[in-house]
Amino acid sequence: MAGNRTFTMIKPDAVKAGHIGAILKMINDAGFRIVSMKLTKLSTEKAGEFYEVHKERPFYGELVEFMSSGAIVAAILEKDNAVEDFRTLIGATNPAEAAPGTIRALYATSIGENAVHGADSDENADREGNFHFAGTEMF
Ligand code: 3AN
Repeated sequence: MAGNRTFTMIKPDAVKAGHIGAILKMINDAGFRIVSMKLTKLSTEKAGEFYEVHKERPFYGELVEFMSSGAIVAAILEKDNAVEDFRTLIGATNPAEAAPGTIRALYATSIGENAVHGADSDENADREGNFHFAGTEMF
């Protein structure tokens, strides 16, 4: 349903550092319900496709390389006002600017390796969720 779902990825830096459990607990404690979830790895082609909107940005190559460098956790989450509330939970893109107690303040190491992705609109949440999951994988 539009408005109450978002899409997230726990990025390779946070997976490698062993933060999956801690991040999922924060997501759970913030009241999100898990609709879909998997541990997976993006090929460079898939990562390039996922981040196509950033193609013209100077960090695109670096972003695609990083996002395909290791396992990620992909998930669709449900809660009232999901997109906005999840962006609040994760904090600013740059961890130096992320509010204290947010996922990025706690676990991100740099603007590029920033622990988690959160969709920035209902439309993108839908597109990104469908990119990773089939309808039969949504509960
Ligand atoms: P957000 O993930 O907070 O929506 P966007 O959409 O501006 O941020 O950027 C998408 C992703 O691109 C970020 N999560 C981050 O990994 C990467 N990124 C953004 N800005 C930079 C940058 N200046 N240098 C390297 N990577 C960046």
